[in-house]
Amino acid sequence: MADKIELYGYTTSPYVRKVSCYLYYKGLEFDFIGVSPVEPEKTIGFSDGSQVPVLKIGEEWRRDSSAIGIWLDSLFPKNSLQGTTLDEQQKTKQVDTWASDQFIPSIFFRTAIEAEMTDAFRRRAWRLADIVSSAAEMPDPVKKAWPDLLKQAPFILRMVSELDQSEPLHDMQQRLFMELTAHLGDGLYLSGGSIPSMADFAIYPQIMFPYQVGLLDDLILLQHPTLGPWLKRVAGHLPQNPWCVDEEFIVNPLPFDRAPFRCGSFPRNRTGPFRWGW
Ligand SMILES: N[C@@H](CCC(=O)N[C@@H](CS)C(=O)NCC(=O)O)C(=O)O
Repeated sequence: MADKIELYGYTTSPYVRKVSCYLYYKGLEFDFIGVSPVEPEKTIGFSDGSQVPVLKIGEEWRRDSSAIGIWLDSLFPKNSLQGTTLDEQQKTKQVDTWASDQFIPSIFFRTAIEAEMTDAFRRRAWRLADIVSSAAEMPDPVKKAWPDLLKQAPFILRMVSELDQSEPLHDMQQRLFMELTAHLGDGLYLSGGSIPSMADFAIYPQIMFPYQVGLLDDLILLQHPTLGPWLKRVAGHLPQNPWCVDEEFIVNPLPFDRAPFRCGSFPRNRTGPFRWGW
């Protein structure tokens, strides 16, 4: 019997969403185990740390989304995440590193820290807390304090401190979207090849998840001449909801015609608190 695959995390983590996309793309059955960010030891105590995602296969486990992708390729080579030619492999690694170290910390974490504490910010933070709590229940006072807690989370502060903050946030975001467009160029996928890779799964979730769960009302990138068709192309390799969130949180469906879903499979029957619904 194949070893059981378990993804531990909270789906509000961009790095966790990256790994759920890998698993669907490879067509691997898995269980999603919700981790509470305030009591991570309850579920990932075995990893001696608090960082998610953690992927466990049988008795072995790994953390760090990029390392997990390489590990998965070594165990399940079908639908490689690292690109096929040497050029594609180099480009995949370059874009994946840029996504992990620049794009994600700037788009999400620096934005969270610098955003004004407006009603709109609070509403978004509370929605994130509800999503986390639906898979690993958090006490009401913690959920209520989520807008403040987001701005104080040590790992968020640490990641932001590693960015060059001399560039104003808005300029940084504009630059990163220009860089994303340049990485894609006129190619089909971010590796430059004809199939998706870890690089695509590092970025696609960060654009699509906030829209699908209603943190954003509009997805203007869809109108972009190259990024719009790329989003649709990547969506064709994934289910409509590859985020391990309950269907009730998906308020904006995929903004394309029903995407052809080619590679994934249904996850195992669940025993934990999380229920699948796609
Ligand atoms: N480079 C790591 C980053 C993972 C990461 O920063 N995870 C955050 C959630 S978004 C986390 O677990 N923070 C809590 C902690 O580190 O204690 C990856 O790619 O997986």
